[in-house]
Amino acid sequence: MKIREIRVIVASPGRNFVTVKIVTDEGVYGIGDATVNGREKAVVSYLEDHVVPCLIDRDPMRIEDIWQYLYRGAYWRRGPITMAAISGIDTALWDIKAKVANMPLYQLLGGASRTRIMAYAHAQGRTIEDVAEAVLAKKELGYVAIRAQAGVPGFESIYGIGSARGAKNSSARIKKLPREEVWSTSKYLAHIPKVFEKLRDVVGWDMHLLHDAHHRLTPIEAARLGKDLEPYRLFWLEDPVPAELPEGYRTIRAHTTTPIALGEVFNTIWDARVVIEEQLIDYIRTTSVHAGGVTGLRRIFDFASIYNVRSACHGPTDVSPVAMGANLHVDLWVPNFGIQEYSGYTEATHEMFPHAWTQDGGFLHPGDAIGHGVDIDENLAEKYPYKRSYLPVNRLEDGTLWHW
Ligand code: GCO
Ligand code: MG
Repeated sequence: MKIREIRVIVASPGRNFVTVKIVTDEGVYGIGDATVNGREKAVVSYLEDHVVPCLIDRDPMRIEDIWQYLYRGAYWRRGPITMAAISGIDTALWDIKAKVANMPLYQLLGGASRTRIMAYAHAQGRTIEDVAEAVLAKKELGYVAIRAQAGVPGFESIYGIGSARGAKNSSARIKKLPREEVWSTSKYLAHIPKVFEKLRDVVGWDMHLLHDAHHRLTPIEAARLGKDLEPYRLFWLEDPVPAELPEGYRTIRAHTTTPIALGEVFNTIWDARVVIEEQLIDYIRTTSVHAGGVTGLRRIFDFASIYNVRSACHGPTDVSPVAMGANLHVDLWVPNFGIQEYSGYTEATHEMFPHAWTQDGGFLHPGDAIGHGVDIDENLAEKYPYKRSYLPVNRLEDGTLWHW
């Protein structure tokens, strides 16, 4: 079997997605997600200009060799663009291999370790009452784990809440440039414990509550937040501190028993090494599209398993239904499974990516179709052309650029 053609499909059924389709000389094909939110075209060029020409006529069964060829062979290793390109190719190759084996991908990985996959939903609101209402609405849908994000009094727009009445610079939105938000760590730290106090009053204790700090704190601030949240027994506190300096997590760990989750911007096992090896985190949140496909994800989760760190694939709306499908196969197999993020998709996205994976209340399952079970409707994709779009940027009240 040989790789005959690789197509890179960019479409925007509500948001931009980059999808890789590998077609073999025997007609079997595979699909992979290669989306990097706000930098989509860079991955398209990396694939079309540099990767695709090297893979034509190669044997698609040699997944590991192709992974190593693209990782080691390029000399310029790692980074979100390179690794998303490798992820797209790798996931499509696993899809092909599982189709050829006539099995769902999770069988090829070693078979199911559980019957269903616990997912967490997002709930957010500007006021504490709004968040409580949003959490109850998700509970009604059957979720047993919910991430709660709240507005901070005095700020128009903040991470996870959107920009209800718009951020300051609405002209940026008209020109489709990054929106700018304003941030104050001290105001945030004073407010968030009140939010979770209220949520526990409202939902009780038989519900997993999660919170995402989106890399905005310093280690000692995160340690304080972790301590202040201890009475509310969070499932986790996510991304408290940027992880360029993983040693910072030692400070957090030394001060709080609130579980810590990290990894949505990690690309490789090397990014995750220190925090896993020193048991500084409880959940590793890498995802197939950004951490080297099924091959990369499996390697990271296996490594994490010997340090009591559990899996928690990143799964926001910018991780396409293709990567979601691949994640779910890994989730069903992985012995040290923790949880899967699921924040849903637009109807157009579901339609453009027909998928075998299913949702039942707060639980997901990859389905039993052969391969990873997700396809792309290329005719529909043509109807949704790429739209330039950016993640917001964040500034302190005095204008200093801060982490978003
Ligand atoms: C999450 C994330 C996302 C990211 C987004 C960036 O926990 O789901 O923080 O919301 O911000 O994926 O592209
Ligand atoms: Mg996050």
